[in-house]
Amino acid sequence: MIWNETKECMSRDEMTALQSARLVKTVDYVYHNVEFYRKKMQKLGLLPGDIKGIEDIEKLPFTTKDDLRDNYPFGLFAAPESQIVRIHASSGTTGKATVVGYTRRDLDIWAECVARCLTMAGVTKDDIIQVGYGYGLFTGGLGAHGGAEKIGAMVVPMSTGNSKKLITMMVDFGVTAIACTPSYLLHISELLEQADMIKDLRLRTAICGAEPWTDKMRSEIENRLHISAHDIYGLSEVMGPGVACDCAAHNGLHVCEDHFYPEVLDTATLKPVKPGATGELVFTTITKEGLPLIRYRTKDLTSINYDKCECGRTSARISKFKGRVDDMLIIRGVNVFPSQVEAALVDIKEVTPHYMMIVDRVNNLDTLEIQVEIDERYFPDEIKGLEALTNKIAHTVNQAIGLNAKIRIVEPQTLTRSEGKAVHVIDKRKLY
Ligand code: DLL
Repeated sequence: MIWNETKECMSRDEMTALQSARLVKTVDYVYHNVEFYRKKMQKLGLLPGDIKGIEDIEKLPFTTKDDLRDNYPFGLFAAPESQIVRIHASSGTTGKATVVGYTRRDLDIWAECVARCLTMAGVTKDDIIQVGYGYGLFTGGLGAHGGAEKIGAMVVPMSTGNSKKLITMMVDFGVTAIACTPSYLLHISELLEQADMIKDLRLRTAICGAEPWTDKMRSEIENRLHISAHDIYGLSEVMGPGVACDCAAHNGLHVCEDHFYPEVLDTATLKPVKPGATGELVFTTITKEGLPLIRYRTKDLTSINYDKCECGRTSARISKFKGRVDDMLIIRGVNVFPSQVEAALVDIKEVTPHYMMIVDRVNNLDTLEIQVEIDERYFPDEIKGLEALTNKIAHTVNQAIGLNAKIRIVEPQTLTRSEGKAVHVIDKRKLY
């Protein structure tokens, strides 16, 4: 499964054999080059020779974001600094950033993986692609860029921050593909509609990721822009964008599992769940040189499916993300995922995908307010209409999360738009 699809897809047995060989090599490599892993394995009485294949992966210890922070900045690098040719860092909201390093070969493999994903979204060397992910320490911009160049497409490195220029160039250059966050693409589509420029577009496909989004949101993007929109997943620690992407079948995201071995584990027992069941996604990188990771806990919730896809690819697929282990809010004892609220809101035709959840604590009781932006076409004229709509939204949200939320309807275009990852939750309780 390489990006230009000239090679036959591997059978499951061939894939397992390849993953086993690569895991054995990786374990030996980290044991001899990273003190952190050597010590962790020694603590468990493990030697590299004890790992004979993928079937032994459960013997290995987990790695977490905290481990990266504790070894800031380069403590988990396995290659000498002289061989590291690129650094990225993930935007940590607390404490120090998580720093990741790539060798020349890591960058080549990254570009290969992103190229596969873009190919799944129908991008070819004849496309003109705007990259609207941020360039810089964030992996989105340069990651998508490398894959698009590998394909030979014409790359327009927009980054974020100038939406007006982006839409002008989109029309003037005849841009056919765009890579950016789904919320930003919705914002772009609003701008294009306001400027009556949709009719002038040559856009065919979008590669959106870096934040959770629903199938409903995908349909909205597709219908407004008359394109197909694809879901690309990745995380800085593992590589960046390009770890997985969905094909034209939109039935799960194909994992580049010849480079990143996926496990989906029960969040309580940390044992594998059955295919199709939800659990935490854990990755072991099996070809990385700069920053190999053993059983890295992504905190992302998904399920896995090993059936052959109708597109013909045989790689394992993960489902659209169901939230993160750590973005789960506990409000009045009830577990709430923002993605649940979003899914409920997109079912209401009057509501736009722009919303904000504000969690607070008053008199020792948790409160949840959801500010919801209403589509201009449906904004009620009188109080009665507003009340009816508020009640309808409150009821739908209650059905979805099992909690009463105070719904506050806000005027169209009032909630802050994001050019990067959308922020949907303000948890004021954290300040107490
Ligand atoms: O967001 C890498 C990326 C860039 C992916 C561009 C796709 C496109 P981080 O900043 O390290 O890396 O954030 C990683 O973002 O663990 C998920 O929780 C979330 N995430 C990324 N892609 C998706 C997606 C980049 N398609 C974290 N759906 C991950 C849902 C996603 N969540």
